[in-house]
Amino acid sequence: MSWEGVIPSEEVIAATEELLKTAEKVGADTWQQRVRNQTPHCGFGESGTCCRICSMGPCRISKKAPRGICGCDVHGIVARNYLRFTAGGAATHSDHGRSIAHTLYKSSPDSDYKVKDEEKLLRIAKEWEIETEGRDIYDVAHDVALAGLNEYGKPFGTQRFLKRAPLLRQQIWESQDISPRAIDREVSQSMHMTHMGCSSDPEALVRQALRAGLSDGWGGSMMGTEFSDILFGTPKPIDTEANIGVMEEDMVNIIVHGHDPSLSEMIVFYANDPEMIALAKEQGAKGINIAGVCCTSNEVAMRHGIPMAGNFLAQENVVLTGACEAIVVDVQCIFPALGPLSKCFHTKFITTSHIAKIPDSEFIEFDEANAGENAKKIIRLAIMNFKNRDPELVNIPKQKSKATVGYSVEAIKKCLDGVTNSHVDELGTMKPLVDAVKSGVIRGAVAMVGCNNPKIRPDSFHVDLMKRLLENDILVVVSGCSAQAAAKVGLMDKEAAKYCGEGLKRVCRLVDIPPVLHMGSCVDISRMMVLASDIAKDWGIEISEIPLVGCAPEWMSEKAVSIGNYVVATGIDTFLGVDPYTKGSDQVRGFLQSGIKDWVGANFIVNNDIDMLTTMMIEHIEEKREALGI
Ligand code: MSK
Repeated sequence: MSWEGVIPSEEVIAATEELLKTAEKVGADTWQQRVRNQTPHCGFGESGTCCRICSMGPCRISKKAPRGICGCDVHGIVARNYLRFTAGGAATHSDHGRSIAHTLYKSSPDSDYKVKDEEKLLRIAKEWEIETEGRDIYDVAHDVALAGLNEYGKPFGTQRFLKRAPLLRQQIWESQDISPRAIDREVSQSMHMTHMGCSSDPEALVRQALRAGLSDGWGGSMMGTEFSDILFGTPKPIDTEANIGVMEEDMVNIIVHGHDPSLSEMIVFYANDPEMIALAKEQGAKGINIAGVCCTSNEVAMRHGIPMAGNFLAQENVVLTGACEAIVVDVQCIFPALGPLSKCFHTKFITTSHIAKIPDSEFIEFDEANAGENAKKIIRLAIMNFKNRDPELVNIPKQKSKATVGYSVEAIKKCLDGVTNSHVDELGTMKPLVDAVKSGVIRGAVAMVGCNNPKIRPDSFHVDLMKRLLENDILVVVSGCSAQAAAKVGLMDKEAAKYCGEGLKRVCRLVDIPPVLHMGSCVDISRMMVLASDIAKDWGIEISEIPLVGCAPEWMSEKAVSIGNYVVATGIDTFLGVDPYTKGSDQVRGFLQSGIKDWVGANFIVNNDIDMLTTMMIEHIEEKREALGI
C-alpha cells in the first residue's frame, strides 16, 4: 500500500535534525541529548524491583538478596510500585477534573466562565437527579458542580457515572469488589496499602490498581471531560492543521501547552480581541497565532480549530524554531527543560498554576477570578516580545497537514445519523456503526491513546500501527498525543480514507469522516468508555465482547498507567508498547497479562515489537468476531 499523501517518517526525522542544529548553535540542551546521558537505565528500576518506600533501604531484589529488609518479596515490591504508579496517574487526572468542577461552580453570566452547553448540563443534572424545573441555569450548574466535587470525598457509595456502563459491567465491578468509591479515597487508600508494613500480596495490590484506575476513568476524568463540555462546548467536527509548520514566521506565536482548558480558552478568546490584534500589528507582526502542544492543544483544537504544533516530544521543537514568543503552560507533561531552553532564545516561558511551578519561568497565576485580565497580560507580553526575535535563529520546518477533529460521542452519533436517518432519540444511536461491524465492512475498532516515549522514535509506533489497522478495515479512535501523531502526518485528513481497506474507505466516504477520529485529550479517554458502553448497549452484548481493543504504543506517564487500568477494567484488552516496570515479577505480570481476564474479561498485552503488536491486535479483533459468530 502506498501512503504517498502522508508525511513520511524520513521527512519528520529530517525536520527534527534541522532544529537540533539550532539547539547546538545556541548551546541548548535537548531531550535527545539527555536520553544519551541517562542510558543505560537502571536495571532494578526498569524491572520494578527497587523499593524505597521506607528508609531502611533502598532495597534492590536480586538472586543474592531475594527479599527487602522488611521481608517483602519481589512480587510485593513490583506490585506496590505498580499501584503507586497508578495512584499518581489517577490523582493527576482527577485533580484536573476537580479544577474544572471548581471552574463550573464559579461560572456566572457576568464572569469569564459561562455555561456554553446547557443541554449537556441539564442532561447530567437529570442523570444525577438534580432538580432543573423552572430553575436558573447557573443554579443548576452550581448544584451539578457541587455534586461533582462531593464525588471526591463522599463517605459512602460509589461513583455516580458508573451507572452509564451496561448493567452487566456494573455487576462485574461489584462482584470483583472494584467499584470505585470516593476518588480521593481510592488514591489515598492506594498510598496506605503500599505504605511499609501494609499490603504485599500482589493480587490485592493489582485489584486496588484497577479500582483506583476506575475512579479516574469513570470519576475524575469523566467529570473533567463533561464539565469542560458544559463550560466550553461539546466538540463537533472542525477543520484545523497540525505539525510544526503551523507556526507562522510573520506572526506573534503563542504556544499553549499542558492539559487544563480553562487557561487556553481565555488565551484563544482574547487573542481575537481587536485591541490585541492592533497591538501585534503595531509591533510589526501580521497578527497573533495561537497553536498548541499536548492535550491543551487537543482541547482547543477540538473546540476552536486551533492548530496543533506538536505532541509531547515536540514541546522543545516549538522553542527551537526561534519563532515562539511565548510558551504558556498549565499542568502536566511540561518539561522543566523548557526553562533553560527558552533562555537560549527570546521565548517567554510562562507558568500559570501552583501545581506546575518550574524554575526559569515567569509565573502569572491564573484562576477563575483573574482569568480574562491575566490572559490579556500574557498575550501582551508575547506581543511585546515579537521584536526580540533573533532572525538568524528563525527556522520553521514547512511540515503541516490538514485535519478534521472534534469527534465527541455526540458528534460521532450525529455523523452516523446524518447518513442513515436512524435517529431514535435526541442522543442518537451507535446502531449504524454496529451494523457496519456486524456485516464485516468494518472489522472492528482500536482506541489508540497515550504519549510519546524516547524509548521509541517519536510517533513511529502510533503511525505505523494506524496505517496497518486502516489497511485492514479497522477504525481507529484516538486521543492525547496519539491523536496529534496521526494529525501531524495527515491521517486525520478526510482524504486519507483513500489509503484504507475497501470497507472502511466506503464508510469514511459515506459518513464523511477521516479514518482516524480525534476524540480529544487524555482525560477524554472517558469519552471512549462511554462510546464502548453505548455500542455494547445498542448491540446487546457485553463490552468485552466488542471487536474493540485499546492500545498505548508509546506511553510514558503515570496517567497512562491509570488509564490502562480503567480501560482493561472496563473490559477492553489493552496493548502496550512499553512495559510498566513489571518485568521483575512473574506473578504481577501474570495477573496483568492474564489473571485479571477472569476478573474483568480483559487484560494487558505487552510487546515492544510493533509488527507483532499490530498482528496480535488484528488477530484479537478477528477472534472476537469469531466468538460473536460474525
Ligand atoms: S499529553 S499524558 S504525553 S498523551 Fe495528555 Fe500526551 Fe501522555 Fe501527556
